Amino acid sequence: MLSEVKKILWAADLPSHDEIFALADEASTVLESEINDYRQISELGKPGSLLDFQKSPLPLIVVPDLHARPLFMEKILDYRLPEDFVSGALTVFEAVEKGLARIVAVGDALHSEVDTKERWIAAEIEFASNIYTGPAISNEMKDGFAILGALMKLKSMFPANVHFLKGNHENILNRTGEGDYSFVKFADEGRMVREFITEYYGEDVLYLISCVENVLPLIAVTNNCVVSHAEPRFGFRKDQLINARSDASVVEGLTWTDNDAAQDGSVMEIIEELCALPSGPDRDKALENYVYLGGHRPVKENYKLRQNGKYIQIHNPRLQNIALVRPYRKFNPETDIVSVTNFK
Ligand SMILES: [Mn+2]
Repeated sequence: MLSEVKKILWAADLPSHDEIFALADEASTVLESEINDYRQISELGKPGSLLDFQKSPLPLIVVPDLHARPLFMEKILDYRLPEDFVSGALTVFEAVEKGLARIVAVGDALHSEVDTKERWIAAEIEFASNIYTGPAISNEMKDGFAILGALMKLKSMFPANVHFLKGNHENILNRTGEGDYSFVKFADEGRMVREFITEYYGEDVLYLISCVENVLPLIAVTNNCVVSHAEPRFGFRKDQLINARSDASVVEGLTWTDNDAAQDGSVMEIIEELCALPSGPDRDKALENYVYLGGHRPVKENYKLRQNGKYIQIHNPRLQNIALVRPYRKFNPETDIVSVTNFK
């Protein structure tokens, strides 16, 4: 099973049309039918945007923005978990395979962002010459599809234990609207990726990947943690979170929020809104123990605290870190953000 994922991560070439089509087809089928005890149906009749794991707490592995980093993904799957997290000296992959832990990745699978500025600029030069599948963009897409492909494979293999939330880069059509904005950073990345896929694979693959993206959840809650791609712009209500796909401002508010742009107290409002416990000392204690984890905006060290320490940013693009949230105690950013590599 692990070898199938590693094959995707380390393929020498881009996946074939049929390979990427099959991965996206299977993942979209799994996601479209994910209506169950932890994922309520939305008013659109689709799986809602909230994952609620409070009834079945498990150790939670939070993966920050992946941004086309296959080595990071491999290191995560091979990382040996501490005994007080999951007993048995299991790796992340083994713990997920046995149903003993959950992965929640915060999204942003595509678009490399570290040490690849030159490659993006080279791709832009190719594009300016009307070459849409040249070497620079092809190498970029090989890395991006390694991550997207592996995530889709893992979701299909372990639907209840592997989850990835929509980030602002989950916008394969590069559209603006419904909470999405076309993406430009080093170059015109969003458009170049769309044109590459259209020419190299065809509209069917582009469409199928957009189907996967459109049914991704946007926020997850456990008994002591909330996770979304970005800091929540506002203190959304639970029904707004379940029905996020019918309200562009909720999608945008969970995927695009810049530093210092969130309304003060939005994090605590969402925690209070989602915590299922009835009022009383148990609930007060639970609220105190909750943290809200997100990626999106890069941090310099292992983490940065916002909103009185309740919101913890964990995405350092140069490090290979994951966050381990134990269900039996409060998350401690000093000890519970771990590197999956030996070097820093
Ligand atoms: Mn992002």
